[in-house]
Amino acid sequence: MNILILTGAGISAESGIGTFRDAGGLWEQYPIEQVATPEGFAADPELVHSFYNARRANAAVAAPNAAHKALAKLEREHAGDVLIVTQNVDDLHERGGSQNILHMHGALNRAICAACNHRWPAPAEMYANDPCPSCNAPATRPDIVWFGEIPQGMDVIEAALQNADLFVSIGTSGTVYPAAGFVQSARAMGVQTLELNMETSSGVFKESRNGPATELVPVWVSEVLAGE
Ligand code: BJW
Repeated sequence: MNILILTGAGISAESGIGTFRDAGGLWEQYPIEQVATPEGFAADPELVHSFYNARRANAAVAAPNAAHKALAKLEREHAGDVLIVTQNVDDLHERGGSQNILHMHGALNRAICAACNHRWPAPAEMYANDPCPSCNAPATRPDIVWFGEIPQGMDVIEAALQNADLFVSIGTSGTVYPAAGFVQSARAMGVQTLELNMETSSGVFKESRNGPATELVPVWVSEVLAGE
């Protein structure tokens, strides 16, 4: 059985990384259009860098939780393919022990040059006009996918959906496309669908289990491994 797992902010919430749309979430504190769009970055790059510098510092002190670790165990012990497609920009899946991970909305620990597309490991703090180490243009930005930009690895994700027997969505509100549409694509292809989330996000999943990820994910992983 090949398993494609989509994760969102809810899986990292219990590690102390804020979600976006829950009460008190990031979008209540920062206007989306100012910090998560190319237009916002062009208007005030220092503000956007300071937002991501703070997020990077927050992620650096967070630790992977029982849900991240359970998914790593699944990847190690399950007989079929396990791919994690994460919307999260933190590296808690990597630090939890998973290896097969695709960051479709980018990563806090990477920088990209808007002039030549060169990528490199992000320093702890980035500033407007930092020069690109490859072409020297003052066009450094976080390697983050903002609204209106094309998510990363879409070809890999589409192939993985076609190859999957089970699609599992964990800790995401299902409000941001194209990720929000993966469940419909999976169902149209006859792939089984399961949601593990604090609340039911939509009525589209075949099965939806509600509760904290640190409780639901280890239980589900144990069930899968026990059935092999
Ligand atoms: C727990 C829990 C616990 C809490 N345990 N659960 C009109 C209609 C349709 C689409 C569009 C439209 N207008 C524009 C669009 C497109 C747009 C879009 O979808 N907008 C919508 C808002 C309508 N999308 C885009 O622009 C994307 N690009 C695109 O579409 O390109 C075109 C294209 C696509 C494909 C091929 C070719 C072309 C880009 C989207 C970029 C999103 N970027 C962000 C910010 C950057 C990253 C960052 O700064 O961190 O990514 S937005 C933000 O939302 C972030 C997240 O990854 C993303 C998803 O949020 P997530 O993870 O779901 O978090 P929350 O907070 O929403 O939900 C948390 C959930 O966890 C909740 O359900 C809780 O209950 C739960 N939970 N604690 C378990 N302990």
